[in-house]
Amino acid sequence: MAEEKKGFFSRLKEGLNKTRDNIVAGIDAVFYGASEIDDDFYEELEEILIMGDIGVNATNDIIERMREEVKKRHLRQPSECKELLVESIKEQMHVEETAYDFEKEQSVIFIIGVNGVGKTTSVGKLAGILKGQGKKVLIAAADTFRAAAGDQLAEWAHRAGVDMIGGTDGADPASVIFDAVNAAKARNVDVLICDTAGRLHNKKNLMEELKKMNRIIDREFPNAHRENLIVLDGTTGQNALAQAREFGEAASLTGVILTKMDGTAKGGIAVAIQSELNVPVKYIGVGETIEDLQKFNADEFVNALFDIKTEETQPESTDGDNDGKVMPNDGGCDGNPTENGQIQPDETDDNRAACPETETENAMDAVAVSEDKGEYVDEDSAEDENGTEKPKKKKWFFW
Ligand SMILES: Nc1nc2c(ncn2[C@@H]2O[C@H](COP(=O)(O)OP(=O)(O)OP(=O)(O)O)[C@@H](O)[C@H]2O)c(=O)[nH]1
Ligand SMILES: [Mg+2]
Repeated sequence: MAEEKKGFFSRLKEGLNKTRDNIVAGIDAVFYGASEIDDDFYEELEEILIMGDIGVNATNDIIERMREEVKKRHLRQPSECKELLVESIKEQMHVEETAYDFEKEQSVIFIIGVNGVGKTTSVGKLAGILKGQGKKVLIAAADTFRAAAGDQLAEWAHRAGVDMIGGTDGADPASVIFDAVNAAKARNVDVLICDTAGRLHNKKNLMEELKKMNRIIDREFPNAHRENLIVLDGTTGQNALAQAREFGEAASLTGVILTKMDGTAKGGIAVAIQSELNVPVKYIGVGETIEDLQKFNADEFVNALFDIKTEETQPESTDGDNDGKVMPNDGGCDGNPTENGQIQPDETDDNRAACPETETENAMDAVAVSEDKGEYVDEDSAEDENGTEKPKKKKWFFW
């Protein structure tokens, strides 16, 4: 029998080992090494928090609050401040229940981010979670850029037991979105999750492409609850903040999926995101299997980070179909953002960050469909002499 997989909390705790070494060891040295609560104590603490990727805003808030509480509670011992720090970080990272209101309504989740951060994987995991809640889920494979992207998402769709709509390689991703949105409406789907191609946040034309997809969702499905979730790689550190700011210009962000929190030393970024961007971390990823994504829980995260003993928190159940096996690394462009926060993609002609394209045959033959789509007209396509737009030719497939 396969060894039972550890609970999410244990995996999170284990994943945060390096971050713990990076931040908590230093914090403890200040709390237990300082003889009194004076300016030096606050300065040392500030330095460690900033070095630990917690960010300037969050650090300032934490220190300010600590100064107030120390006065109010008449604390004398530096070690008494640790609890204040833990409380303060929990408060900073608290995610309101309303953050998941999309679960109660018909919604469209638009997943965006730079290359290799874990977008496709997160779409698959999220589809599994929502399907497990009994929802009718559809996913859109709007990454038509990378040859193997459709196959990769189709595997996830299969695993999560949900339908998928995609287009042929090289098709206008906005046209895939158009078709998927109309299919979602026609089929009365609860949640449509749209995967998109990874792109560099400083490439204007690619960010315009995102804006176009975003507009199409708004235009075609104005009544849907919208979620624009940026996927950020936890190993990236401060660069993740720059990515979020740029992507936020293209599609206003409603939340963050923070991935690869297993094994990064830069986990402090989770604290920075909320206070620097004012956007909540809604999901956290700690591995490559379908059950490795969970709603973000500030208490759980901070307890894991500071190794505060609690009862093991059990993960929410996902779809029973999911066996939690590691998905094959099916062409995901992994690891472009590196530990030093730099993104190092190669670039192709159209300035996309390049992923190694596998010349695999498309597992799903493109077939023309569909009874439930309207006609997509490319708003960017050239007009003919009569001023009539010429829609680009496309093919469609359903999973
Ligand atoms: N360890 C770990 N690996 C992850 C996590 N999430 C995703 N990955 C891995 O990261 C790699 C890239 O994931 P993808 O989902 O393909 O990333 P993507 O953002 O869709 O990539 P592009 O579409 O090429 O931009 C894969 O090998 C995933 O298995 C996570 O939480 N932890
Ligand atoms: Mg992808």
